[in-house]
Amino acid sequence: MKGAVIGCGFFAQNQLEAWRDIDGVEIVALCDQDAERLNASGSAFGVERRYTDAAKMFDEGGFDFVDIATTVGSHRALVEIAAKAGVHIICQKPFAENMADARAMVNAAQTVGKTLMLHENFRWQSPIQAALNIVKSGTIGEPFFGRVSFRSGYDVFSGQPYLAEGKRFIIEDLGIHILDISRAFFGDATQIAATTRRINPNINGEDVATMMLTHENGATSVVDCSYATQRTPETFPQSLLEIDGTLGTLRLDAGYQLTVQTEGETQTDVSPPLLPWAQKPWHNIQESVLTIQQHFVDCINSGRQPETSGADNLKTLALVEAAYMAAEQGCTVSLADV
Ligand code: NAD
Ligand code: 89Y
Repeated sequence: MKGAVIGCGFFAQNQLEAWRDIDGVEIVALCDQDAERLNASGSAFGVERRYTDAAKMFDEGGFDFVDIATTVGSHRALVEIAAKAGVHIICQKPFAENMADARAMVNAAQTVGKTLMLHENFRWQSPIQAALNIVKSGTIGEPFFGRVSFRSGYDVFSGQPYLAEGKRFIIEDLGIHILDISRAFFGDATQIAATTRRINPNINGEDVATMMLTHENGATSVVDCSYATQRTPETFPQSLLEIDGTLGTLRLDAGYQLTVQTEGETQTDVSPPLLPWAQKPWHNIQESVLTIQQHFVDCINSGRQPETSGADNLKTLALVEAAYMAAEQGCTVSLADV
């Protein structure tokens, strides 16, 4: 399978590393508007075909899929051009700047019968997968309450300066993952309430968000996110879990400690592996990049839809939109209205 990557910035380095680890995949072309970044990645990963114009790269073709690792403003145009070129597509989160763009992107891929997967990797982190497997096995019974929590004081702005500039920050950038984890455990939501705060005076968007979701199956989940939490141990980038089920409880605590209580209690260390190209504390995210990209390849090869397909991710993006509406209006928002 031959692929092309658009966007050779901060996070794409992980995606390029992961592609190198996947059997049967070769990245044959790279694109970035910034020639310096393009050439740095081209040299580091030994990719000769390099483009500063995505349209030109698609015109010349010669690849089966494209991995779009740019920031959100370019996603719709790039997905549409990729669909026109008839290739399978991975697109980074956040999917789009609004629901209309995201729906158009799903339609574009469906029209040409190509796979569109969102690079929604947090649910693929191995500690989260370990917890999901236990909940799906029925060990703690029917889950009726959950808390998915991401609280940190880690400086994400030095690596990703654009995060300080947007009117929106934590829900759109990070909360989107945590909302998606909640969907993975409890299924789709019917309504959401939310509050937001900006604590850091040097950024434009909100850096604290607390959201409460009602799920179709009757479960309630609290999704809380903060980049203004100075604490020890610093848990970046861990998503912590507390899940109450009819037969017991599950907790994923700081340091990747997974505790399951039913009649007895078991505690397991579910720390993610440190891949040869990974660096702590990012290794948790980096491993999930490899896992989700392998999932994309497996889905293409077997004709399945990826778990976080474009169509699926419309529901995660709708939660983001609804959370901003709920926080702004001080009310509960029904997902049917988004
Ligand atoms: P970045 O700004 O460092 O890199 C983006 C690159 O895309 C830049 O080099 C830019 O020149 C290039 N680019 C933009 N538009 C282009 C276009 N039309 N054609 C060609 N090149 C174009 O950004 P980043 O920090 O690498 O983030 C990229 C995306 O990855 C963001 O959407 C971000 O939210 C996401 N991200 C995801 C995770 C995750 O765990 N899934 C983690 C970090 C970032
Ligand atoms: O951009 C974000 C993401 O997707 O994961 C963590 C991050 O890099 C900073 O919040």
